[in-house]
Amino acid sequence: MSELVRVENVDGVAVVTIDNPPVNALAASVAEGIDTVIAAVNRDADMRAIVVIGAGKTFVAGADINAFAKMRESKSCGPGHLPFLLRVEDSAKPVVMAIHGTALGGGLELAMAGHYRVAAKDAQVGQPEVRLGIIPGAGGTQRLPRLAGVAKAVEMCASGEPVRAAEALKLGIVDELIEGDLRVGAVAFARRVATESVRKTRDRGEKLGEAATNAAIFATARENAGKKQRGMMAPLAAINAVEAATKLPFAEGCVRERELFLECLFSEQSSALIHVFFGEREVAKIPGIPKETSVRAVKSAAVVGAGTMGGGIAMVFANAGIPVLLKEMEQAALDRGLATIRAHYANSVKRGRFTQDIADARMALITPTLSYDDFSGADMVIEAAFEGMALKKEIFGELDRVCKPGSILASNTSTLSIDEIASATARPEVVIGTHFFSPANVMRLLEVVRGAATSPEVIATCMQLSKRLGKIGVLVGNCRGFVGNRMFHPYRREAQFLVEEGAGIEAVDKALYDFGMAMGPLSVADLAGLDIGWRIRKEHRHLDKPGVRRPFAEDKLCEMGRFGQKTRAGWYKYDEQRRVSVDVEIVELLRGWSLEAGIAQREISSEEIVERCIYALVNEGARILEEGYALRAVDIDIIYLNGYGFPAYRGGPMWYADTVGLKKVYERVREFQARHGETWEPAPLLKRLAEEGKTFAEFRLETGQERAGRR
Ligand code: 3H9
Repeated sequence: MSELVRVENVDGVAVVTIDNPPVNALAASVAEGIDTVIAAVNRDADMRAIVVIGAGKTFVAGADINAFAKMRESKSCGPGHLPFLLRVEDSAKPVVMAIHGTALGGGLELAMAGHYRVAAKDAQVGQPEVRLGIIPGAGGTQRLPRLAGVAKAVEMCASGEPVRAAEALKLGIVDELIEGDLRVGAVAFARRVATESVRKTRDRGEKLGEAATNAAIFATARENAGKKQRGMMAPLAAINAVEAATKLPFAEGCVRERELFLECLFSEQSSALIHVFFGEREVAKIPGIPKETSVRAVKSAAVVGAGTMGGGIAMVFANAGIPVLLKEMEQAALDRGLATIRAHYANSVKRGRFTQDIADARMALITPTLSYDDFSGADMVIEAAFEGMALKKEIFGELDRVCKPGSILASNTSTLSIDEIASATARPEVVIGTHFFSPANVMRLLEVVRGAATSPEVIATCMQLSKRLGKIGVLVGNCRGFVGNRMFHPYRREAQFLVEEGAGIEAVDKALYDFGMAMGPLSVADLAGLDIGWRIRKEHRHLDKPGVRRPFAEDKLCEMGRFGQKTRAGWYKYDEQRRVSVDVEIVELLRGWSLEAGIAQREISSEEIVERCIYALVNEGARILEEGYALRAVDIDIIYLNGYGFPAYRGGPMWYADTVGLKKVYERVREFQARHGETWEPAPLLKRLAEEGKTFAEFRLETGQERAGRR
């Protein structure tokens, strides 16, 4: 028998325990182990029923995701777990699946092949495969509609959202919830059903619905997938597979599911999404800062500044159950900040996201203040004041005076040097950047910015805290714009250049939207406000290299008072309901300004628009990587997916460049350099990897080169 599966006789019930840490993934050896045990129990006259249960914190979290890359490489997949699950279902003795933690993907498929399912109250079940760019591949799309009905099965398989045990019970996925010890409850359940004749899920048809109602369900599901999972192939494949369950006998449905599963598995989308799955976990691993590094307890926090960012950050802490002080300089600003927070919570209650009681409890965790008096008790302070070095230094000087010795002093700056801010204190080792993205209570990304003196303990605390706050923390080094905004700068520059060369405003946005970006770059600029960049550019004008082309369009728009959505005019114009339209007058003006500047106007393809903007991101990303401000290419990818609306199914800008091929990317960058000059100088790392035939994913810094990870 496999070491990963063990069996015990508990008064005539065979308790089969899967023990494959950390998440009991359904590796081939686990399946073999279960298969062998079930066959043996069926031959054993002393055993009357079987309970399958997981050791550790979960039932089975799915197939082993690592195996997919190997399947893709070998191009041979066989029938997968399908025959194994048929044998489980064919067991003459009842099989009771006992679920705690999660039964996901192959885990739920295994559970559904059993004759009964019992679950702990806090368990969850789901088919999350679409998030990996695949669909269930072991009968999930065929058995789930037979248990839960067509509408819910389509929803679960296409969205990937799991359901909690109580809902699973209502839906019929689970037969009973167990109070107290799951194993004891499952064995008692197995004894009760031991004499009943077994009922196979695959033989059930009562929930498969009628053709007419089903057609409407699938049409709606396709429409939803088109909107919410734009550009992704797996959700549509999942819908097709569930549809097959309603039209074909079980065995044929499984064949169709397998075809669709393999189509998805061999796609670039699934390799990108699997890269993202492991990448989200890899970014938490910091070379030189081991898992065992001690962390500080963050039981209370304080935020300086109750503007959009400060208010949002206070909500993030309150949402995680951490009491937070919110400080402003004047009562009116504080009142405005609190009113905005209250309105956000009211809106969430209105939309049914949580109850009024929860909103009240969160609001009660936020204490407004006009003074630093109470800051001495805070374990962590996040400064989110106006972006200006003098002001930040003044605030940090004050924090140094009032905060207790163990307190972490963080800045939400998006552009300023953490080291210079830290120099205003006598304790630079506790100063760190925590760059939240707007709206802070919604966006998942948190850039954790390491200063030259920041201690490993403070970094480890912030990385761990990010998880507690529901964020994905990525450690970056202290360079101008850090990683995300530093790369965004050339991306936005190219978008402007393209318009100046004759591309339509809408054409630029559409090309990038169609590529998969959440919004086009010019729409993003209008949303964020054009004036912010304008102000920064004016401040840094003395740093511009003479003779290097720089965009002028946004400066001109700002000079006209067109700051974007907030002034109802920017690249586009907006009516009172913020409905957007192209402003013909601006199109004409832009054309005139460009001709005046001697820029020839030409037709520009959407392919060129995408290449110019995306390769500008990639080229800067390569510099950041080589300079050590990001630890790995995947860190950059995770930043772009979670903070900048880059499509997850393309894996992030660096992964995308790897899939295009760095040689091709490099050649295009050289062409752009020849045509557009110095701004397109290829990053040395891009050149080197292209010439060596390597990828960004393969690149690792030499030890000691990391600025993001540097001690
Ligand atoms: C599938 O089942 C397809 C089938 O239909 C096809 C035929 C059978 N495989 O997330 P955590 C690792 S597709 C391999 O930090 P948590 C993970 O990388 C699968 N490894 O813990 C990490 O490693 P490390 C469908 C896996 O408590 C460690 O386990 N299933 C797998 O925050 C801990 O993970 C899914 O998509 C796996 N399946 O969350 C579920 N799962 O420590 C994917 C995890 O080295 N998993 N690892 O970084 C999850 O959603 C979460 O891991 C889970 C636990 C909620 C289970």
